[in-house]
Amino acid sequence: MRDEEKDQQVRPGWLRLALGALSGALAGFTALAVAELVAAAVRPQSSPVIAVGGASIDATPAAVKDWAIRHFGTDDKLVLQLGILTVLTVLALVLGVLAVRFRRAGAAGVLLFGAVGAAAAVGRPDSIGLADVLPSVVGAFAGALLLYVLTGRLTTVRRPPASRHEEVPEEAGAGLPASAGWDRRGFVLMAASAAAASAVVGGAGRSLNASRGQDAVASRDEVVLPRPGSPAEPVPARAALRVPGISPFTTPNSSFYRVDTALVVPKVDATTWRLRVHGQGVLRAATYSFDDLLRRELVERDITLTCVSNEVGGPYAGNARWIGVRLADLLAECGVKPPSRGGPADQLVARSVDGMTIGSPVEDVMDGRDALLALGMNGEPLPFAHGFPVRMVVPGLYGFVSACKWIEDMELTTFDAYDPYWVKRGWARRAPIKTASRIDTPKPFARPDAGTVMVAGVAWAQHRGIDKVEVRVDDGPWQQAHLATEDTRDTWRQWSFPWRATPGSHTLTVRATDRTGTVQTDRRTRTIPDGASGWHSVVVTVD
Ligand SMILES: Nc1nc2c(c(=O)[nH]1)N[C@H]1C(S)=C(S)[C@@H](COP(=O)(O)O)O[C@H]1N2
Ligand SMILES: [Mo]
Repeated sequence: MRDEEKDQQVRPGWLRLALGALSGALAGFTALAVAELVAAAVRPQSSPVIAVGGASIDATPAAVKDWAIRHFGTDDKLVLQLGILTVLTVLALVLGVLAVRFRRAGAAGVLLFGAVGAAAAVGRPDSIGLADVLPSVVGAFAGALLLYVLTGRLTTVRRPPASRHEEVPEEAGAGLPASAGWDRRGFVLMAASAAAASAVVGGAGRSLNASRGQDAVASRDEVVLPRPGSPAEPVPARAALRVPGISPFTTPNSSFYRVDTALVVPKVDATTWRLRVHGQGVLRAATYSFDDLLRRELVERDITLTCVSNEVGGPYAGNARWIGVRLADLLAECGVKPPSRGGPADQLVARSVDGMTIGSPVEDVMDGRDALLALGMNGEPLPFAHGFPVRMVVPGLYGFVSACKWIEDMELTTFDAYDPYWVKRGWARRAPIKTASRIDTPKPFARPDAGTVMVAGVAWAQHRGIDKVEVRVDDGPWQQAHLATEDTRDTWRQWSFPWRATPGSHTLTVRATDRTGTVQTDRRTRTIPDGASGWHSVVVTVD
């Protein structure tokens, strides 16, 4: 055993253990800061926290993910990253304490975390290969080295060789000057400079990461959406009711719900973007550039998008005016035929730049509905968070089986041959949107005054259309609500019901009937596997 290690046989006092923990935290911080900077050079998605986060999203059981979306909404990703950082902090503190006695093991522990991060990064579906290990590996080496050196200061005994044989009681040594046990000054100096350096490195990494994608931003700024050859009819004036608290008929981009697995929003440069079409029954495989799409006849349509994770009464539905190219035409150009006309492929698998796969029935996409490769949303190029430069939108299908954002590849295949991302995780292969209705106002537990209270909301049954909405007060009869003018059968429809409210507690319930005559079922189901069903009700107390 080496002398240095013999000195460590003295049981470290609480102060040194605490400083060990601090060393661990500093090493962890340094590792992440360095990783952040390296990730800025490689790509933001290769940073260990993002990679491990992405891997945990993919590995999370559907039920838990659904729970997270429900409880944290669009903040689910922030919560996940904070969770990872919390776990890492605890582990770093533990490693630091360990390293006071076992320096090499501590450093090796940091390297092990680097290996986990590196493995997660290369394992991501959008990995660009070995370069993705760099942030984790370089960061871990920096962290391991720092931990080794720092804990070295905690164990170095600075005494003249003669006094080596006298055992200095550890408890005394901890509080005494460096000569009595360990290099206190050296430790403080080194810890402080490491903290400062990491802050600078981490800050630089952050701002470099933020400035990445400038080309993509510039390419989006340059997009001028041409006038659509097939414009949408203006939204009928009476499609939007003037009821305070009702969802606006057209959802502004800034408040449009966002559901995806991307911890870093992909920033795709439209000038280099390409879309490939290939697979079974594709007679002429093709690749399209953004300009190719812009030059085609553009169609403009109002389509309401809905997420399968939307609970009864939930917020994950939004209505926008999309501009894009008709997907069916493009597929037909490539020689694709729907199954009903003898085509061999019944599933269209869209793949995004971040490796998401989304499968839609070829039959639905080509049955004459306005299935789009959308380039514009509410009068502007798609926002990055909503899929710039191009995404799919298919009226009548939940987003997870139709609305691929940041799309770059379309493969014609069969449902038998391939399960896309969500299907692998327990969701349905086919998922038409269920007829639904929602009370927007009054809010749950509102306390309106007795008298006439406007009950209002939206109802949707995309591609079938809404025919009727009814409201029930407590256990009373169903009463027909007033329906706003229909925009199209692919959009939601507002409704209102003037309620003569009497004092006391009341339950308001809503149900819709679609244009096929089907009444929204009261049977409550979970969102998994193909969307929640049941009636939305709201309890209010009238004063
Ligand atoms: N690339 C990619 N596309 C995606 C997703 C995703 O996670 N990644 N989520 C899908 C789901 S589940 C829904 S509901 C819609 C949501 O689209 P939005 O975020 O623009 O509202 O996008 C779909 N497209
Ligand atoms: Mo979704």
